[in-house]
Amino acid sequence: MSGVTIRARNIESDECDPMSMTNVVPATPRALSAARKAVSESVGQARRRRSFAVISHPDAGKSTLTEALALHARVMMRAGAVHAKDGRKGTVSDWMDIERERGISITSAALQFTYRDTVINLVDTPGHADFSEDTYRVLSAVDAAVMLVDAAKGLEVQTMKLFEVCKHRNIPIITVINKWDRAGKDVLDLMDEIQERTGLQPAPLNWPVGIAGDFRGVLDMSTGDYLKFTRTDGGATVATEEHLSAEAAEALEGEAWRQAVEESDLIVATGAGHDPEGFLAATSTPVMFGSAVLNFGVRFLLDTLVDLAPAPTARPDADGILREIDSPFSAFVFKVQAGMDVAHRDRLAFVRICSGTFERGMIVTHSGTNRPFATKYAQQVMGRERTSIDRAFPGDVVGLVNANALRVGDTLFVDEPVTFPPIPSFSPEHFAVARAKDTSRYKQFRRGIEQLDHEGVVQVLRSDLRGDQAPVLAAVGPMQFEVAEHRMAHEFNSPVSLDRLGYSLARRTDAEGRDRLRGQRAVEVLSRTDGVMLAVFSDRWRLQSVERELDDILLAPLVVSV
Ligand SMILES: Nc1nc2c(ncn2[C@@H]2O[C@H](COP(=O)(O)OP(=O)(O)OP(=O)(O)O)[C@@H](O)[C@H]2O)c(=O)[nH]1
Ligand SMILES: [Mg+2]
Repeated sequence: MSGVTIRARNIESDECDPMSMTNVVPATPRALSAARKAVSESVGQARRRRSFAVISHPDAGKSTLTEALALHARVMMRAGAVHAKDGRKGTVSDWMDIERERGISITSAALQFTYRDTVINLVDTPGHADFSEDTYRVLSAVDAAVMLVDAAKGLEVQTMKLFEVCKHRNIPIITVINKWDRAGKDVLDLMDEIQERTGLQPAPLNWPVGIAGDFRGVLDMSTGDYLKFTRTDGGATVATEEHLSAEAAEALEGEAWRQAVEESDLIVATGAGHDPEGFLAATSTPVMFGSAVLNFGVRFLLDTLVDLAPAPTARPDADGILREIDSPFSAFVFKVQAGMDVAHRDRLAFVRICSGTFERGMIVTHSGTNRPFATKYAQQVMGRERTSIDRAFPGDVVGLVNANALRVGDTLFVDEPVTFPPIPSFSPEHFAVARAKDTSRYKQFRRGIEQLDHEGVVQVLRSDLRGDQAPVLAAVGPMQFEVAEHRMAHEFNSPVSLDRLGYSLARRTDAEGRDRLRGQRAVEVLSRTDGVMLAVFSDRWRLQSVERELDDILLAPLVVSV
């Protein structure tokens, strides 16, 4: 990876669709032997990969940490503009206009860099609950999560929800207590809070020297040494770090050091040492302290990822059968994103590679349709910046350009067919009818709505009654509507008006349910693009009374409620 200054060199114009249909080439002995070589290579390459998501409640510092990690890995020469006066407006992962305007992450962003000969695939996720579906999709594509906790706020509701998703999926979690440079909670209280509220055993790898707001450095629990941090100018360059012995630390920091030793001894006495098996089984979480904005503790985290986080392993397919790392190439789409490059109006499908070796230009099969695709334009993505990649391995996140036929959850493979489990959609709780403000721009309107649907920015529902001109947008949180509105106006040149509907919950139904629900008050049946029919209700009481009245129709809860 040569840095973020390289701009999308290999993006071609709109006209060519690089994922076009091609003929499948029969395997020759030479091709088979090459394939075997690639297979053994994929195992070695997978071992040197770590793929993780940074997750937390809003504003905990995920995008800042993402930037700092990449900076430490020397992807960026200088993060100067990033943490300047106006805060995170320039973080590489917050690349959308609307993200920069508001200073929040709306969509997840992938980055790849090399550290200590390990290839790190990092996905920064949005913290706001309204975008949790995006975060959920990302969690299906990574092997570990770095969970940020704000030193002053502790575990917030959204943090708890994400913890539960990770636990449910058995995703190992590394906890970073961030913002230790600012006044915050007591360190032992924070440990208790993690344990009591998540059920995970916190296993501190380092311990802060100095209370929150007086961050001097950390005690490295594995060596007992002191890592003293030195504040640099605005945190814009890699923070300098001094390595001192315990004696030197005591002489320098006095009481603050002694307190850190005492507290950390206390924690160790309770049996809270690092537990590799517990970590991988998501029952224990390594904890460390840092300040993303000042680059404190960032190197420590990178080393922890390399040393402790799991490398990619075999993944279960939809039937629960493991797809081994050294099987032929397979991957699944966990995110679709358009509008990353306004000049090219292209659309990227982000895939997570699960097995084998990916070679740019290789012909893969789309498991839903069994159609062959040529992956001519594959890219490594750094926020908005991209470079073309030729090869990639299990654990890597690759962006396939103009993969127009690909949807979230789709599987790609070569040789041995496989289908990975679908990524469930959340149950929507907010509904609004969208109409083009300028009806002469209906084509743009339709294209925009379709795109937002493919990306999962909102779910798009239709009914014969309402017609195509007035689709219903469905969302987990109302901010999704704002994003849809903004993108319709700025990206697709078709400003929309949104009229909120008085529904607040959805159930899956079928054709019979649709027919029998017709005429019911405060109930409507709408179809999702994937064919699923949703019965939407004004509230829980209305649903209950319909259930009592029509007790034999299908009204199934939608999957995933975390
Ligand atoms: N004092 C202090 N401020 C920090 C630290 N890390 C991040 N911040 C600030 O906290 C604010 C939020 O940072 P972001 O990185 O955008 O937070 P986020 O978690 O990505 O937010 P969302 O993606 O919107 O959920 C910014 O103003 C950062 O400069 C830290 O370690 N110390
Ligand atoms: Mg962010």
